[in-house]
Amino acid sequence: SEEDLQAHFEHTIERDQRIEPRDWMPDGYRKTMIRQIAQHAHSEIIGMQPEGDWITRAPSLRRKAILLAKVQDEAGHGLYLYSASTTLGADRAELTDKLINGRQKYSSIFNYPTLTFADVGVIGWLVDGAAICNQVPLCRSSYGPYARAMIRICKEESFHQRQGYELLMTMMRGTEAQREMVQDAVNRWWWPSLMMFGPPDAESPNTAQSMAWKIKRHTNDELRQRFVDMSVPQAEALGVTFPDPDLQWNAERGHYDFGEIDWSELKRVISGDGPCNAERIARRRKAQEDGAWVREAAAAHAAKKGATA
Ligand code: FAQ
Repeated sequence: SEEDLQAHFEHTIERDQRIEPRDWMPDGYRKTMIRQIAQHAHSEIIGMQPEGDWITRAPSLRRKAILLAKVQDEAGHGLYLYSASTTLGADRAELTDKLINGRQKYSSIFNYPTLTFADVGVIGWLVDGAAICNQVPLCRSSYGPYARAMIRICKEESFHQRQGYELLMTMMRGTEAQREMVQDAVNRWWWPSLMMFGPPDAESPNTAQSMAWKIKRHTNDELRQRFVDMSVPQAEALGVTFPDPDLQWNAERGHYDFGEIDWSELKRVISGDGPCNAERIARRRKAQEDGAWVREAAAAHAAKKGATA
């Protein structure tokens, strides 16, 4: 009966075991999982654009090869995640349609421009750093296909993060102008990186239920604090500062205190009004339209093969 199924589901969650695609799950769980996985997949795909803008302008063949590989990894992450969403009954074409029609979200962070090559390094260091901080606990998320996808994704993200940090170290050993470029990029990306973790706990409508279902293992504010704590010594080692006069060690809490985040900015960017939202979606829409003939040809080929098999 429905009650037995519900009890079995709850027992599975309680014992820290995984929910698998064929298992019964409450509609709300399925909906939440599809929402989070789709948003995550869209972020990876839209996230190819800010760095992708620098592939043709990378300063050396080595940097270009590294950047190409990183952006390709992001495409791969998007694809595993769309696959994970289909195990819940989602339709990938429909998810893409919702993205390009503004009916599904992607991470706010990808709506900011990449003005100099230092931004490529800072995205690796801070944006991938924040992504890892958020995603390592998701390797223990209760939905099996999502948790397993996270393991591989996190390994690749760690490599991306080191890549960004190494790029910045190199620039910091360069000229004064290069050091200024790095500091300027850090100034522009620091606050948006903190916003990646989502609204504060008191204003996060999904956290309580997602924690109860063990989809999320920590709250938005817990992960944001963890990220601040790990980033400060990295900034010191690099020789840059964060644009926050309130940032300081609090011995009593055993954490860094930091200034108030401009939540109105996050709201604006999420609702479509960030610096690059229109540009990002227009580009994604064009790629989808330009690729239509490939999808049609592949479907026609598959139908033909199916007919003769
Ligand atoms: N941007 O109730 P909550 C990457 C939405 S990393 C946009 O707290 P939740 C790697 C939220 O969806 C980036 N929307 O929601 C990479 C919800 O929407 P609703 C992607 C945001 O889900 C690096 C509403 O606000 N990572 O791509 C944001 O419990 C470099 C209320 O929020 C993931 O997606 C935001 N920052 O917690 C690629 C990780 N924050 O209900 C390329 C998986 C919140 O209206 C280059 N996701 N919202 O539909 C998660 O861990 C969670 O979904 C959170 C939000 C923590 C993002």
